[in-house]
Amino acid sequence: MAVTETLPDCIFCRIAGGGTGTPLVAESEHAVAFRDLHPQAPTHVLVVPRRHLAALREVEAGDAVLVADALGLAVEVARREGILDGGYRVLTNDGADAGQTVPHLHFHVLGGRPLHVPLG
Ligand code: DGP
Repeated sequence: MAVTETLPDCIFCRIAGGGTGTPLVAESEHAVAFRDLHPQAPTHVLVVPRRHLAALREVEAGDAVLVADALGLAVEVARREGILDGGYRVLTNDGADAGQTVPHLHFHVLGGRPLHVPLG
């Protein structure tokens, strides 16, 4: 488990800590959810662990509760957004080739339109 809990210069740590005024659409013990600044679908919410982990590669066995909590929050977001029955996508980008731009683990929750298109 990483020693660092939050980073003062990390935008997602600051949002999770309430320091930016970004409205949360949902939250849980270990994660917060807020709308993506550049939505790619009618619903595009980011689920972000409160604790700073740079990306999926930093998740360790001791983080199982954190990850389960975050994914559970993603399902709750889908339910609240009304996209659970129609279907939705949860994804995380890890590293430059995947297009990760914010180095704090986050899960995109996307839905509200057909998503069964080739991954870009
Ligand atoms: P990724 O490419 O997987 O690292 O996705 C990062 C996403 O985070 C990107 O879609 C835009 C979003 N984002 C970046 N900065 C902010 C911010 O300050 N507020 C919000 N709401 N979203 C942000």
